[in-house]
Amino acid sequence: MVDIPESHPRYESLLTRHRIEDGVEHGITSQQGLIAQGRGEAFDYLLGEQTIPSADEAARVAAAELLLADHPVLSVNGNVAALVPSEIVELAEATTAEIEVNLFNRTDERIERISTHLREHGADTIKGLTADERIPGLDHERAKVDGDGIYDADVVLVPLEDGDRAEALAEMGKTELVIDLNPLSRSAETATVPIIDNIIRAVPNMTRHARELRQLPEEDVQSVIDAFDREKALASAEEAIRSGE
Ligand code: PTJ
Repeated sequence: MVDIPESHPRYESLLTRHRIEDGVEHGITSQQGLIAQGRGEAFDYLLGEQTIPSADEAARVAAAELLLADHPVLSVNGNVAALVPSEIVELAEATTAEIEVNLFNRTDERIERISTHLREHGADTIKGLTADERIPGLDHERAKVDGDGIYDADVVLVPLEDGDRAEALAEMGKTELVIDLNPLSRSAETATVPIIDNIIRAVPNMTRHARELRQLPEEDVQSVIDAFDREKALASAEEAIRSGE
């Protein structure tokens, strides 16, 4: 692993690359995950590698949705596990959500490795291996979910997804919280709450908001959700990317 000086102007971005490389080396992240990271980086560069105000608002709304859910679940793939393992565990704790591993390039070995990695970062129970239910309308490996996990959830966080599972989960009537740097991706467009931000910033932001919101009465948390305009959030991210401001 190369030592990156913290003074380097693109320190965060280089550190992120190393986490993904490391993930591939340890059988956590798929090789396609490297390509996905590259796509994300291009958008992040155009966003100025910062959380724009509309993305921070969306992170707050997503935190509110998790807090008011009956059964919230955070879906984790190989990129998420490599980039934000302890941050996902902290978000699960702050919102009493469950964590389920769900993979596009699914093998039991990768699920085991990701579960072990998350346990090493503080997680207790990890779902995803039972896979006794299927998301209707999907014919690839991502359809495989736990009956008492994603299948039963009312609110699901689906970061760095391809669009068709996002659409299938929406068809099941679930509230979908999506983290994706591309505001034009199908998952962002399908989401109840699209958070157009890098996952390395979005997940800690959600946890910070959740810790603050859980002190408030339920009606106040609900009003955060009611005031959200998803179309406006998507348009403002697209505008920031196109204008570079
Ligand atoms: O671990 P697996 O087997 O489940 O595979 C996961 C990947 C990520 C390979 C798979 O889901 C995939 O191919 O995803 P896509 O279709 O490339 O989509 C990934 C989306 O996430 C793209 O729209 C990227 O812009 C976005 N993205 C990539 N890195 C980040 C990101 N969004 C937020 N933060 C990032 N760091």
